[in-house]
Amino acid sequence: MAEAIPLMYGAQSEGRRDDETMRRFRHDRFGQFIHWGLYSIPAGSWNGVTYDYAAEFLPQSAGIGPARWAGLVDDFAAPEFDPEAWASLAADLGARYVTVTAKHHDGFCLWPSSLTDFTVAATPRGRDVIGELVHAYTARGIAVHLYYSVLDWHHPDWRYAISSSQDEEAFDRYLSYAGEQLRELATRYPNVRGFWFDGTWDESVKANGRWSWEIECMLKRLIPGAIVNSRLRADEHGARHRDSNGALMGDYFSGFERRLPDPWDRTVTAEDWEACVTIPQNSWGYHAGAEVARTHKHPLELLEQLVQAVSLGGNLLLNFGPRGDGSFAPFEKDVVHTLGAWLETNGACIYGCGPADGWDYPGWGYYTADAETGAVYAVVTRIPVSGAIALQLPERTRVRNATAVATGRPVPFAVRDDRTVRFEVDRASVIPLAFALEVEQRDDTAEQPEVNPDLAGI
Ligand code: JFZ
Repeated sequence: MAEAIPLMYGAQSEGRRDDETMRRFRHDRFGQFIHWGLYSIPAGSWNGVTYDYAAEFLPQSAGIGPARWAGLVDDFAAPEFDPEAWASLAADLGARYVTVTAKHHDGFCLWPSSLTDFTVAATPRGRDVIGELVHAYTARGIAVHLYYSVLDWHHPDWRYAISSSQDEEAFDRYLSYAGEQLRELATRYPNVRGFWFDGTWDESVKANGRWSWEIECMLKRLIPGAIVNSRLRADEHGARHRDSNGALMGDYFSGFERRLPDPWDRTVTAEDWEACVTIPQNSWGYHAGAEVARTHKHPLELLEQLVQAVSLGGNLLLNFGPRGDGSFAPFEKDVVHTLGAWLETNGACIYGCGPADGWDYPGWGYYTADAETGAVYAVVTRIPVSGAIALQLPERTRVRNATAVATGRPVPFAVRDDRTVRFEVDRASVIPLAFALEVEQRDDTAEQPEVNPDLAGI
């Protein structure tokens, strides 16, 4: 093995965190991402032209300078914004935590920061959106994480790269500004559980690994147990997410952005991770364009993504982009109802679950397992045309009992051979269809299971 490179600003801890806060985060599995800001008002169009790229990138797509963009502050009245309604929607969705954009790339702050005037306090809505949301979600038992973009198109000292000593001085000023804002957030909202960093890919940030190390320390000092995503971090050699020795920086890997690891890829189960996904192909902020609407995923596809993430030991952070007026679009409410209704009766195979060791990826869906109870869940997302679901058991195990998660009713199955059991599924079933399996070890000296290849007669 290669010698470890001595690092001052690499990973701050080894292996998985196992404290209460982190265990809870892992157990939660499903979070709601919220992208809301000035970009939610134009929603992808400017001066009558629609730009199909992500709505929050409109200043870039339409070439709108920071001063003109800041004019949107006067339009941020958000008459429909109701923090309690947002929290109740998140609860209906079945999300156990929420990550809210406190500041996105445009630099606009949803809390009344004392470090800039470019905040919600300057809008007709006024007040403190972040504070109100933290209060409302926390009251419902939904943990809050704050998204903070280090990239900032508004701040005059932000730099993409450092090519002169003036750049360096400016960027140092910017980093202290961002550091003070983060101190402000952690001090004003001590109930938040974590921070989700973004906009950290530019050369300027990569050259400041020490800053990211100090920010992680500061946040964890101010909020003991605070959870920080790997995207914050760089080490002194500019390595991101993982340090120059390959150790994960931050508390979980957050590099899966609008993608998931392959369902058979067990290597990802070695770390905690979270994938963030969008309903449209590519827009995090609300986009009103027809082309973008054409790309909306079906709620069942998103539900499958959640099951897939859990089967691989990850969390899913599903994005919602409320409209400028503070309301949620109908297509997002559909997603809430479909996922929420399913989780209401099938949550046992999601919350507190992770990969099922020894159970290989089956084509018809995913396996998850509850680490505490040992229950294995077979979650069928594609019912084969034959209606027959074959389960390949790990060696020296046997299925004692199977029940439908949604109803708790026993489900008959046939023992095909030593390693295979088979379910016959009604092709009209509501999917995903989840079975809870009671699995036991069998020692090889014991009798082989009784083979009963037919379901008939059970
Ligand atoms: C970023 C933002 O630019 C975007 O607006 C949104 O907030 C999203 C959650 O994060 O977009 C990214 C971030 C990371 C990658 C790509 C786009 N990445 O790791 O490939």
